[in-house]
Amino acid sequence: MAIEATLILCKPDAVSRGLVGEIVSRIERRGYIVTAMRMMQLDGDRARAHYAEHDGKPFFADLVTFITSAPLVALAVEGENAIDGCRQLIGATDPLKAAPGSIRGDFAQTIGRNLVHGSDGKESARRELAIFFKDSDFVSRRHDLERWIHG
Ligand code: IDP
Ligand code: MG
Repeated sequence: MAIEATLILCKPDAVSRGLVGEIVSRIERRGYIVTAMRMMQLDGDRARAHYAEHDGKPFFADLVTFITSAPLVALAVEGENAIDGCRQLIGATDPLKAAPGSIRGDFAQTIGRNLVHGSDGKESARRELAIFFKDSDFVSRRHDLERWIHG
């Protein structure tokens, strides 16, 4: 088994459009388990740390401005291959390229307002989860995880 934890953000556009429930519902229905959840407004330092890999790109300043502009909902999500599985649920970065049936493919129009963040690998998941959560924020849902995986 490759149980992974990943960071999911319902970005400010998802919160303001009332899509948090829809997004969390899709994640839960897939069988992934929420082990931490938090609504917060991100400060600039955390936003720049979270998006550090994009520092220097033309859209970086707008991205930081947007992600800090209003509350978001951060989730730690666990499950078998949860990192790639959640990326699949979320869809391609550009909503025009995101498949219908994915969150971005169903609800988003532009790359700058694409509703959701999902970590793209194990190392980034570890790094990003630590930006949003401390150890005591996580609950253990081992039994729920096992039930989903083994029936
Ligand atoms: P991801 O969210 O699918 O992992 P990344 O390439 O990591 O995509 O980019 C992070 C976020 O930055 C994207 O979700 C999107 O909101 C924004 N972004 C990425 N590329 C562009 C761009 O070319 N123009 C404007 N915003 C962008
Ligand atoms: Mg990314």
